[in-house]
Formats: sequence, structure tokens, C-alpha cells
Amino acid sequence: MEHRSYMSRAGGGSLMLASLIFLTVLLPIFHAESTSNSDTSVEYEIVLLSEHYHDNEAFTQGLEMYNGSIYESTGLYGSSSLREVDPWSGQVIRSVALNDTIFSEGITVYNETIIMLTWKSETAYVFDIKNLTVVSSFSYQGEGWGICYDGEYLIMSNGTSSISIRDPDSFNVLRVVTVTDELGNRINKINELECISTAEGSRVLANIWQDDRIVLFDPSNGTLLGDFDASSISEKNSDGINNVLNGIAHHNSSEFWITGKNWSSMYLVSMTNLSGVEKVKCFTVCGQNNNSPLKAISLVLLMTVIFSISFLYLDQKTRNEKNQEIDESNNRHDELPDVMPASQRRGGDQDD
Ligand SMILES: [Ca+2]
Repeated sequence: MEHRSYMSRAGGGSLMLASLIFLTVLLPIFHAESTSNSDTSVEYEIVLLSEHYHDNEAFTQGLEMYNGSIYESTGLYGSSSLREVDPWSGQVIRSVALNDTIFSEGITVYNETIIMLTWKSETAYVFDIKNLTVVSSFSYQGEGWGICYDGEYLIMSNGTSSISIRDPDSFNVLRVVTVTDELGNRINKINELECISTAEGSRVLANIWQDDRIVLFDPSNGTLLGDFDASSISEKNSDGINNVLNGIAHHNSSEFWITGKNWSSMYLVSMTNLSGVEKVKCFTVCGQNNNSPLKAISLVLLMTVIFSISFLYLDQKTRNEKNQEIDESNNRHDELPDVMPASQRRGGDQDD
């Protein structure tokens, strides 16, 4: 009877401790998921952190950060170039001019190369990032505007509301997605792109041509998730119909570089509410994907298993020790009930 009674108390403790582990380890995950799914009124805001020099001769078409440098493509026939720029000083570190027949468009870094689109040539040029020489090219149909690499696929815009998801090695189109808002309205004129990753998966930030906004969408289904108003920054620079906001590059965490065509400044900004901003991966800054959600979940599960095994081991050890004490007590033919507190036993002894 005593043994069963003890086992019952130990079982209650186990349940409580297991519940505590569950609540401590897993509840924050469910809570974060629940919060992100239910919060439909988040504010998307661009916060200006610092202003830096930008070559106002650069008709910015593509902007991306890699290993601390900004890589920028500039457009227009006769002025197209690909350059590496120091983001803090704005000075051009190296640059290659392109053939006068080429109108450069968006760029992205992939596997130590830079893939650069062209507006109407239906050709993507592949540059070796070490020396900025063309090492290969891909053909595609239609216009090329923006491009980014999400760690698995290339995502490409063509000035419409449709984006193509492409194999990074063959450039073949795997599927086409239309970007729409919650009412089903198409988001047109999608221009320069920046792939990011959040706790909820891959996301794309995109400039909208001739609009002072940057949109956030899910490339897996085209759902518009956020809309950033950049008009306060554009107003400082846009003095012509073509001098529009264009170019966004991930710096780190929630920070991004943004500029525009022929702007004389580039800005380091912070962008709010990027759904799990602390977990945003920096594919192009860090060069590799180190923080996948699967890895995080696996780590939590592994920790839970280790906690559980440790607890069960300690729990069993405690039970065995307690049982041993009970057995020894019974063997001494102690007349006092085991459940009587030691203090009572001591009191009884004193009364005797
Ligand atoms: Ca970009």
C-alpha cells in the first residue's frame, strides 16, 4: 500500500515536470505561430538609419550585398555597367562597362557568380564574381527586370504581376506565380527584388516601378503580405519620372540598403515587422543558409528528448532510492506509519 501510494505521488510529480517542460520548450513556438497568423494589423514601416553617398550617374537596376560589398547593376543603352561599391563611402571599388547594345537589369549572387538580367535582350549574363568577367549566359523569353536567389530557387520579375521561379543552374522556369493582394488585385510593375527568409519561410521584398513603395510577398503563392511606404525617402531624391526608387539589398537582420535611379544617396534602413525578423536569414550577406526553420525545430525536439530522458533517468533513480528506504524501514518493523512526518515521530519519542 505504501509503495503504491508513493508511486502515485511520484507519478503526479512526473506529470507536473513533463508539463512544465512542454510549456517551457514548446509553448513559445505555438504562441509565436499563433501570433503571426492572427495579427493582421501590423504596421510596415521603413526607419531611416543613415545616409550615404551614391553615384548619381548610376541608373540603378539591381542591388545586392555580398561579403560586405554592394554589387550594383546600372542600366540604359550605352551606360550599363556592373560594379562593386563600398556601401559606407559609396565609392566604386571596381566596375565593368557593358556593350552599348545591352540594357542591364537586375542582378543576384549565386554560387560565386553574379547573374545579370537584360531588359529586352532575353539574355542573362553570368559573371565570375572574382573578376567580373562573363563566364556563361542563359536565354529566356520576355523582358527581364528583377532577380533574387532565395537559397533554393531564382525568382525573377518581368515588370508585370507575375514572377517566375527558376532553377538556378539551368535557368528553366519551374513555375509562374501571380502576386495579388487580399482582394485578388494584381500587384503590377514588380521591379527590383530582394529574397529574404523568415521563420514562416521565403519572402520577397520588391520595388514597384514608379511607386514609392516596397512590397513584401510570399513567392510560394504570390500572396501580398506587407506594404512599406518609402515616400519620405523618395521625396529627397526623385526629381524626375525616371529617378525612381529602385534597389533594395539585405544588409543584415532587419536592415537593408535602398536607393534609386540616379539618386545621390543610398540609405541604410530598418524595416519593421518582417514576420520573425530575428530569424531572417541572410543568404547573400552570409553566403549560405545557416538558420533554416527545420534546423531550429530539430534542435528544439532534440533538447526536448534530452530533457525527457534525463528526467526519466533521475525520476527512476529517485524511485529506486525511495523504495529501498521503504523496504529497509519495513524490515526494521517500525510501528510508526511511514507517512507520519519525522517531526511527529520525534515528538512521540519525546513523549515516551
Ligand atoms: Ca536586390
